[in-house]
Amino acid sequence: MEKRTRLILALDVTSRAEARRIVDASKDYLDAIKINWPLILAAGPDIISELSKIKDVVCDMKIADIPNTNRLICEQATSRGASAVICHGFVGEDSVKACVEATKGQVFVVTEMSHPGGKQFTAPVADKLAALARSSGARGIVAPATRPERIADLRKIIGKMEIISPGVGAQGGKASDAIRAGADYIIVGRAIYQSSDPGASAKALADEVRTAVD
Ligand code: O7M
Repeated sequence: MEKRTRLILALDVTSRAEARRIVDASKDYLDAIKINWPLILAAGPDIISELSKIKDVVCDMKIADIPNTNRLICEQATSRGASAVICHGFVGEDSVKACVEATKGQVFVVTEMSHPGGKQFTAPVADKLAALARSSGARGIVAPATRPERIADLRKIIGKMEIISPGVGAQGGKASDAIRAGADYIIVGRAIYQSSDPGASAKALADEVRTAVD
């Protein structure tokens, strides 16, 4: 995955044509595209291969099962061209390690989630989830742009591992705050794909990120 604009598009649209329209408009400002269930279910899993020819694809199925099932899901994603997957850590170390083994380490583990409900169950165990990501050999963690101070806290636990951070725009977080707090990449969905000009919105976010990095 490039580290140029530090912008990952969360492509939560529900048709292949809409997905292509948004990607064509914004691809110059993206380092990767994150695909979640809405698009995979609407367009079929071959959308992973199709988009991976344009940009690195992170498959966000928030994998959360026993190790064998996790492995099977990861193999399906990577065989279609996914560069990385996202899994949950609350299922335990063996389940996370199964993802790490199946993807040769290309795993991001969810820690504290960005929405208000993320405070209920994920926040109290987020430090442990980050430590688990580290001990399991994952590539990085997912941490909330809605609470930049938590990005900074979690950074202390994971050292140089990567942080990808959702919650910018529609959920109220700011791109520059997340980057300054220590995120490597921001993940943005609605602020780009619901925009009347997705290319201009992606460019504005990439510009904001650059000011925070400089
Ligand atoms: O910018 P949005 O709010 O339209 O979209 C945010 C995306 O990030 C969307 O695809 C969510 O599923 C995802 N996300 C969160 O919003 N919060 C989290 O805590 C975690 C994720 C995520 O990407 O997990 C991997």
